[in-house]
Amino acid sequence: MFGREFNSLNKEGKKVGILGVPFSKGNGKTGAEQAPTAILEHGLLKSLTNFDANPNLDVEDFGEVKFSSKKLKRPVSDIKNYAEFIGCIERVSKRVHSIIEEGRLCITIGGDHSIAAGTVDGHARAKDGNIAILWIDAHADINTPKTSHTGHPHGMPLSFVVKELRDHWSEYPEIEWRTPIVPARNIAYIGLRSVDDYERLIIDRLGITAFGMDEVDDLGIPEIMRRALKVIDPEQNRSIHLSFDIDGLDPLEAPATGTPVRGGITLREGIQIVETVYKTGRLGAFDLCEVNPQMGREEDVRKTLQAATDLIKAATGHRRSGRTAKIPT
Ligand SMILES: [Mn+2]
Repeated sequence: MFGREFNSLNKEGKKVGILGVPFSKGNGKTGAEQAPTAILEHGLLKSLTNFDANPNLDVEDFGEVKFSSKKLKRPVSDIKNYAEFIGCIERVSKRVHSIIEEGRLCITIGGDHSIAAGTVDGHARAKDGNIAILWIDAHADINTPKTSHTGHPHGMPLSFVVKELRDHWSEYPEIEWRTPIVPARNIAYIGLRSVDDYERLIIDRLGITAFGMDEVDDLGIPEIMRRALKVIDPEQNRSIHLSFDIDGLDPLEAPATGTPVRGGITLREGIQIVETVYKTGRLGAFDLCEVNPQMGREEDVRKTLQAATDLIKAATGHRRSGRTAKIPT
């Protein structure tokens, strides 16, 4: 008796593309390359389109990005696995660019967080630089190759894409394709609790909006979201790039990750962040990175895969309170 109402639920015709990036050479640990397969096998596509979620959602699974390491004109010693990193993110940038050009929300499943250097680049090119970046993470991921203590690219993706830091990469080979056109003022962080001294300096110098866990405690997520979106998308006309490192969540709720830091946001707060961005109607790209199915016990892995699934569901418009069937007029 309710058939017609239920069939009208996805009237807005939301189109989503899912892209896997099985890359883990950016963080010095293996395991994150297994996350795209593990999250799909956990039942992602079914949870996005089943009757409780959104039966009419237009989801296209674009499979996994194929990539290989670049032949370098000169060796790079201060960035680990540089040839693999640059080979991967160039491909990621192209794929994300074309999925967004198709009018789809691009959901990229990593892989370690270095892949966001490619997703942001592709998104920025598709929107002529008119994007806002919301970065949910325990870490700031904005080291330059010279300030990084570890040399791991997963600590550097933001410096790769930020306009003001483009010269810090200019000496490195095989990056002519990149378009660092997003200004630092278009970025906001939420959930920081492990920030290097140089990263703090970069954040302050460039005036990047950054909410650490202390501010999450003081203000709460709704106020932080209001302030963050006001700064990074003041005219409410930008395509929003939500880059979610699963280690932004507290390790109690997402333990299977390579660099956990205790005292993070809850899964509920994480979902609330994603829901708030979804409600703007301008979510253009969503990254879910750093799930590592090799870390911890089976129970830890299952919990983390479910947390990742819940966040991705929120990015496609799933509402915890259920949807309202619109009566056809
Ligand atoms: Mn990260």
